[in-house]
Amino acid sequence: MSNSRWDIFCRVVDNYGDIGVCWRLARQLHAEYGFTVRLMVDDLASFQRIQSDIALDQCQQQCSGVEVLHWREPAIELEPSDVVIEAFACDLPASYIAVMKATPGDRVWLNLEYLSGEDWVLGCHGLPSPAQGLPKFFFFPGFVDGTGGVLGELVQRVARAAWLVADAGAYLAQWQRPQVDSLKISLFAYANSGLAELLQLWQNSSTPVQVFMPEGLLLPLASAALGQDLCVGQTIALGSLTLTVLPMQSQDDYDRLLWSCDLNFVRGEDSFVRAQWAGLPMVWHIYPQDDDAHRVKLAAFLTHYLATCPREAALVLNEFWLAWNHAGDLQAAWHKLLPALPSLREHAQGWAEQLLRRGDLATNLVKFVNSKVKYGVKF
Ligand code: TRH
Repeated sequence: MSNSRWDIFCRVVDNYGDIGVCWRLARQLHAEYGFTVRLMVDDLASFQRIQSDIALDQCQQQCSGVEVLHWREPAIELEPSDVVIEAFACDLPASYIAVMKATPGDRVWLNLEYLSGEDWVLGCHGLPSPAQGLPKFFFFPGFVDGTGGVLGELVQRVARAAWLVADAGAYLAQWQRPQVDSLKISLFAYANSGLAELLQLWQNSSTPVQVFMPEGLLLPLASAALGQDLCVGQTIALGSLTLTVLPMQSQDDYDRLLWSCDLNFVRGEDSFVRAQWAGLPMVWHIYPQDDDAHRVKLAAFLTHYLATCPREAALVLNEFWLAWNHAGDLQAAWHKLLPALPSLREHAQGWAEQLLRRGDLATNLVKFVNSKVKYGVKF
């Protein structure tokens, strides 16, 4: 298995999560398992935002041991690998499928799905979903046994465990010198109408609040709320609030930011998982869906996450998350959240240990593929 070849196909629908997940998986499969991995991605510009050494003008390049191919139409002719991962139902090129059909073997084709804590995931994970006359399987990430787990690399777990308060201080000092007794917050979210209210609360806070806000969708809202055109690299101090606008970091550096703060606001899928591995209190801005389906998904995750949390802290976190997702009184919820942070921190550490016990997604994926090859999935 160690010399097996894996292909991952990724279409960027929006933002950075599609490529974020695929890139993390590709790197891990190569680094931890020694597989030969090719990543086909249709949007190199988005990729470059989270991995600055990606060249925009190269249709084929090596990065961190992974071969990165720019996926354009018509797609270049490729010999399919042993394992084929179609991320988020992105539809493989017809020419690639034709070659899969023409070259039977022990190949395994999977659709890597979006992460959800909903119960139905358990019934769908691992199911066959034949396509175009070929066997294909659903692989669902998740938070409970019987799902694929969540992405988490060994190298980052080791680095996280060794990360000291002094490392965090030095890391944050690149942008703002950490103040003793300040509350340090990383702030990554979709455009959120609650931002102005939070910034106001932090300006009036009785303790200093240091905010590290990656550039992006919040920047125009923060500029409007603070009455200044903020730009990347700028730090602004207003009352108890000091806010710095950060440039996009590499994924590994973004992890370090999360490990260095007291409270992490995250969004989507991948940053949400990284905040869980950080083992620190977090606030999730879930990807909004038109039919409000995200509300069910939010509630499902909270049910898992808070099951083992002390009751008072659980209620407070639940209330704040709903308020940040436009369903509650943000100001009242913030005042309750602050004193609950020590208890939520302890809980978050326990949750990260629980994730680890369930096994990370790449490890579960490799086991799944092995089981299919062993039992002879033939084309
Ligand atoms: O960017 P996101 O909103 O991405 C996605 C997409 O919108 C996708 O279509 C949707 O289905 C999915 O969310 C649920 O949020 P996410 O998933 O957190 O991805 C952000 C990625 O960017 C993640 O890999 C972390 C990375 N990142 C960096 O590498 N550096 C940074 O400085 C920051 C802020 C993020």
